[in-house]
Amino acid sequence: MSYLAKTDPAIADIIEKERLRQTNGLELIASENVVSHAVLEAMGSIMTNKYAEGYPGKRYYGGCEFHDMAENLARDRLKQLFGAEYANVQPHSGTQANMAVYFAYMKLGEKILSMKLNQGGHLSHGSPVSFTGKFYQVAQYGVDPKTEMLDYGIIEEMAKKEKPQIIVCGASAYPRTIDFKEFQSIADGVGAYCLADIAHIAGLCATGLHPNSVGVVNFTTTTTHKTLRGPRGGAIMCNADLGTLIDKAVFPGMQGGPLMHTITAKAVCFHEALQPSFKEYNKQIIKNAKVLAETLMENGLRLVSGGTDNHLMLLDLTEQGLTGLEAETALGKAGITVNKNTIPNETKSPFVTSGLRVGTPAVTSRGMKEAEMRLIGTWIATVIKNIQNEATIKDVHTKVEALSSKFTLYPE
Ligand code: DSN
Repeated sequence: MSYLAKTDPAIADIIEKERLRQTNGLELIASENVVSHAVLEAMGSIMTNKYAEGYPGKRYYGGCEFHDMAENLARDRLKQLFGAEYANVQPHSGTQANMAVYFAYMKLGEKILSMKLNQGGHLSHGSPVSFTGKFYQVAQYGVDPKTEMLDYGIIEEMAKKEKPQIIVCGASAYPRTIDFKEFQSIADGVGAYCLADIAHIAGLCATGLHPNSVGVVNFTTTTTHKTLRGPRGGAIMCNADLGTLIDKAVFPGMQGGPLMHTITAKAVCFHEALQPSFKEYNKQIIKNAKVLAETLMENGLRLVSGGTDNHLMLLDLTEQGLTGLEAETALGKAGITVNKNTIPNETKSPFVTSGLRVGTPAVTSRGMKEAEMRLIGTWIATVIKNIQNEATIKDVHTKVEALSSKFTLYPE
């Protein structure tokens, strides 16, 4: 950061403060991670200097020969990682990946069937405040009120009644395995397309630790920065015959110049994800989540659906009489970053909530294992049970900093 410090000390100072926050604290936001040095270098490289509208071999600008090579590598590696026939690595985000599928395969005013936002879905799956809720009709399923898991029988009944054009599965806050075969079968039964948004679990799907949606459902979208541990961005996969319309929907349909430095970093991420160590990393994410979940429950906290199959868990704070906002704030003071989250049967607004979402990808990237998860679970419970006690929260903060100092964010 030596150039930045000279040119723009204000921004250099902000970045240094953020580096210290990430270094000294515990990142438990389920959708965040810590990218490698190699991904950071690719993102911060001269690949940002170029316009490359179009696709490899068919660009609207000269001088794209090396950008073609980078984008081809990104596409080929992503296809290899998931066993996909077609991949598009240009979407700037997961929402834009979803948008491209809707724009390519739905007319305005047609219907999406998807998971409710407050039961685990995502804004871009049909929320009234997103373009999806404005451009399309939306019908939504939730989880079974008792098991707090998906009930495929009810989803099938809804599909028959609602006759959607696209059925969306995949979630931002669902701790259980998703049966993609069942979703595609429901979609086939009503003549709909099936879109799996695997943004959260992409690393688990790529390594076979969660069933892979690619080759099973019609369209798979993902972000590249969650369990995949790459740069912030999106991607789309499907069978080859469905790809032409997707390419057109992404560019020129909804985006201009692709972010080539990010696409180059996506290529690096996919290369890293193809290494055997990436499977070991994702196995550890799941082991860590299981131990963290058990520790929280042993300490008297209730988890939605009684546990987790993946990288995240949802705490229900109703019995403690706390809101997610209060718990998020108190844990933040202790150096533990989480996010407030709605839970099934939520009674509070998304700014307040009755729950917390907790995930293990980022702490696992720092090398933490089961022993550290037991400590962290105990500390989370201690803060939640002593939310008014500043001394206790301070004591946990000291322990958090001591633990963090043993797990360097970026070892040399
Ligand atoms: N905002 C992301 C998350 O935190 O799950 C989803 O896009």
